[in-house]
Amino acid sequence: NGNLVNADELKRLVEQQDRRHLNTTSDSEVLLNVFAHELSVHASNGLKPSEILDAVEAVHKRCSGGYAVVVMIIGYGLVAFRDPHGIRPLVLGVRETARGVERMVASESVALDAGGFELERDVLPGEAVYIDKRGFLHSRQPSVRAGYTPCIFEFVYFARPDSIIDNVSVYKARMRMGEKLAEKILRERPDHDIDVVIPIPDTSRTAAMQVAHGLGVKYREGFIKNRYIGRTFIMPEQSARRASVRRKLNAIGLEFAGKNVLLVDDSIVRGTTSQQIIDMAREAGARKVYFASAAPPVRYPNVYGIDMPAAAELVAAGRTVEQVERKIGADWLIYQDLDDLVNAVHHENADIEGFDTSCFSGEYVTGDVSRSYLDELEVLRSNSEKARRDALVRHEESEDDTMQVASGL
Ligand code: PIN
Repeated sequence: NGNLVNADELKRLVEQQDRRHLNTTSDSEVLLNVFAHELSVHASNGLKPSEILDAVEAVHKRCSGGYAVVVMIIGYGLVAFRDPHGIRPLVLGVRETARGVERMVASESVALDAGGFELERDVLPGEAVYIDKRGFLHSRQPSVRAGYTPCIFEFVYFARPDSIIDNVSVYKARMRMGEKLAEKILRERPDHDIDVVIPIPDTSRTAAMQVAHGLGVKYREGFIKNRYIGRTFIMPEQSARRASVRRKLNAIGLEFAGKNVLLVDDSIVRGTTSQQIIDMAREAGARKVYFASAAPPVRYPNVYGIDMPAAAELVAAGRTVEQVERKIGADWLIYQDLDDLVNAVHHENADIEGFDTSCFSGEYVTGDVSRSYLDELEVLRSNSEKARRDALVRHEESEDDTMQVASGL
């Protein structure tokens, strides 16, 4: 899980120096080969636990970015590690069975709950963990700590609310986001005329509940989600995204008719969904449509594993809040302040030194994200490039079909 920001350079070294062959364009394959190479460099006769941990340490030195990794070494056990800044999440679970102690590694604690494991602890930034065949845990902390700055977007949107990441309950963090947002609304509009707070399902519900509570107005479910349709955020093509919002959400008219509604979402990324939802609220009879985002404006690309669109497609990139307000068609738009977001999440874990807040602040914690890297990313993530890649895949697939027909498969 994640993204290596020095994948191109590593790819070159893996092929030319380590003399390994790469079959795909995936940075996971690059990391796998770096690890495999380091294992062979550090191994003596067989593989000792300390040698496996040495290999992980070497991977941390060579790979830069946000990553959480689980590797199976056949015949030995499971290796798990997380980037030196702890950007991507990774947790350890444990359960006692008749066979003895069993361990599990997952990105989010909800996966442990489902498997009957208890959350033991987080894998720490830069730590190397090796669980041998008997379930015994070997681990090593990094000699120099790079920092403890998890990705704040996990708490905003990605993680499940019932997860506990870095000792912070995602649910409680989202509740505090709502509380802080309500305080800001009251500061900016002490005489607001909001009749009802309506969440845009699902992620924003937890924050919206507390916004309503803080404002002392009703919280109502005004949009119902079609549960058979997936998340729109990652759909590559704009037209597919546009069509699916109406298929995905439907308004309950009576919650809108004649009312001033405050719609709450976890974040505004492209702004296309927000725009359509505001239209839907008006069509359902709302008098005024206000919009609140539980996260600050997303203005910069994410380079640590969250597949965000190119900066040019982020509605808040290069726009003021008033300009975004006009663009999405809201009567009033309010965003969470970054300090409030950070405090809402930080609250429960003093060990966290800060967060990767790059998509809001443009500051990248690994310190090596260059202008040229961002420019390349911009091209790769642009809609036109995505459309070109989709067309290529479709073309290859149809060629495969032709070959299968030709060979009688
Ligand atoms: C969607 C959560 N959330 C909704 C993801 C839409 C941005 N979008 C990010 C808002 S869900 S847009 O609750 O998990 O279904 O700004 O790109 O239009």
